[in-house]
Amino acid sequence: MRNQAFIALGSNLGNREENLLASVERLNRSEGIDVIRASSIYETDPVGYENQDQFLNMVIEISTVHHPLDLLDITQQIELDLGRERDIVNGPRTVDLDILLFEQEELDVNELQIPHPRMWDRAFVLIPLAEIAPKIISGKSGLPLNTIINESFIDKEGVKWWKQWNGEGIYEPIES
Ligand code: PH2
Ligand code: MG
Ligand code: MG
Repeated sequence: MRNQAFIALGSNLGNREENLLASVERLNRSEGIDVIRASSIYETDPVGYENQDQFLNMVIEISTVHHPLDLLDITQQIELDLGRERDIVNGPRTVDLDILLFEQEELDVNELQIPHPRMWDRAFVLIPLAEIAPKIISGKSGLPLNTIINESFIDKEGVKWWKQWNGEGIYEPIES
């Protein structure tokens, strides 16, 4: 059975764009994972721990046969392969892959919470997510994402559109 999931990607160390795109490629090459859609890339002010460089952030939709915890193992392995070191909480990272949503599932175990507990407050997640899934309903306000973004229910300051990525080599962009 295949399930729909959304993953947020962030990088603020090294070649940030390459880190994001290499992660998307590795996910797509993993058995049992297909990348379906990818948002544009945004350049964003750091949130939480502010004394660090700007991030590039994006969100992708995948289809997968894996259980969320197995998907977590795969994303963590990719983080390590691309040189992630965990030292400062919320600090600089070569690449961070966060599972945001997995179908309608709610999961709360030590290593993984789905929906991602901070996603509904983070413009650097909601703006790219709304680009590829505007009808998703916020677990916090009950409003669809496109309403939250278009009617300015979140602060968009600090999230700048940076680059379109057409998914070349990964998936066929869906014409709209
Ligand atoms: N990730 C964090 C903490 N702060 N800020 C931005 N702009 N982008 C991120 O991806 C990010 C962050 C923890 O994972
Ligand atoms: Mg994160
Ligand atoms: Mg993370």
